[in-house]
Amino acid sequence: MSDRYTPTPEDKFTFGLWTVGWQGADPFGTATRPALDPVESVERLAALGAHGVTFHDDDLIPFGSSDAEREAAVKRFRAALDRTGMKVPMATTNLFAHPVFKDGAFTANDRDVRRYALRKTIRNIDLAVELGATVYVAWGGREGAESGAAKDVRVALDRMKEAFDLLGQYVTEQGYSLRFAVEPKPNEPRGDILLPTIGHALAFIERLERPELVGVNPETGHEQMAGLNFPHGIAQALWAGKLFHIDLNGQCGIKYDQDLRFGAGDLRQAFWLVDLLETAGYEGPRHFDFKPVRTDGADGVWESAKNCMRNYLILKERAAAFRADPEVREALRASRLHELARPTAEDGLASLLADTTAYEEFDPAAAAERSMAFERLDQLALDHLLATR
Ligand code: XLS
Ligand code: MN
Ligand code: MN
Repeated sequence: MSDRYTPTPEDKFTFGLWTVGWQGADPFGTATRPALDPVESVERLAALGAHGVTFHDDDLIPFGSSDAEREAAVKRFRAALDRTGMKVPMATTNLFAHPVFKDGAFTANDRDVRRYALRKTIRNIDLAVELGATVYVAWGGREGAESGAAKDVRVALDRMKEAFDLLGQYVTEQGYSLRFAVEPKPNEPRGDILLPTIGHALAFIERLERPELVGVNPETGHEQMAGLNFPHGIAQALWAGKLFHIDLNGQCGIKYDQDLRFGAGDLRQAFWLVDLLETAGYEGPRHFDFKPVRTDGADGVWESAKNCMRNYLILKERAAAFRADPEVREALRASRLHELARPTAEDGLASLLADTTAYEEFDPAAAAERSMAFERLDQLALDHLLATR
């Protein structure tokens, strides 16, 4: 049954093949679901109203496949894309599953592993571009350490920079319209991962040879694993012009990477996130990187995929209602958001220094007495979120 929360491809919802394809293997137990054919994922997601799919090289072409097997897998996949009209806006490399990457890929202590990681990445970049991708995600899950002396972090960052500089050179020389998106994560699977948060990644990017080619792909749960406010991180990425892609999911506080469906976990942050994405001009895919819970069979896989999109659309409607509510507008004024939007010294430094009302005559005690009226504003938001307004 379709209703106003049923998506269409124009909503730009995308899913990693590894999300619906997750078989439920975790550190304590084996798979609870059979493997899923990427072609079936494409077809089912298309039927649910998704816009496209994304993949790690190994999701599509099992590690160790021969060239002929690779070609056959790509051919079947491409045919499914053509049949369904599904797009591939992003792709990425699996630089974490095979034991060769146990100490990392771009920052492995072993040089030959680093060279292999770059070649594996470049090979998949060619395929990504062929399939129409414009963003290439780099999640460095194994780039990190469990103990202090094991990794010289400053040197490892040199190697990380070297990798991105080489990849930037490669896409430039090939004439590809492909940009990179670094995906931060604080830990898991490594004890501590390099570039653990959006902030670390943004600072790193500025030191690259081609910073314009590199942005971020933040994931809801990853920032929340570090106790951070995800919408605030996204706001800073947008402010820096670096939100090239986003991984949406759900997480309940500081614990292992839960990868719940979008809308589960911290619902209030999800509300502010959708409000932000929908009002800040973000035009990229709304990409879900979640894991259908291990307890469920195929029914739960497709139910949760459908509901990632449904929850986004519900929150989009709720956030728009919040912004359109005249009482909210009035409450925003009472909380003086319009004052925040005004430059502090558009009259210039000299004028600020000469302005006696700014200091000599300013009455801090009186200013401190003004209520910010944030409680009323926040309750209006909650009322809209809960659909009681
Ligand atoms: C794992 C990451 C991973 C990336 C793509 O925690 O979220 O799935 O998104 O490699
Ligand atoms: Mn995750
Ligand atoms: Mn992710």
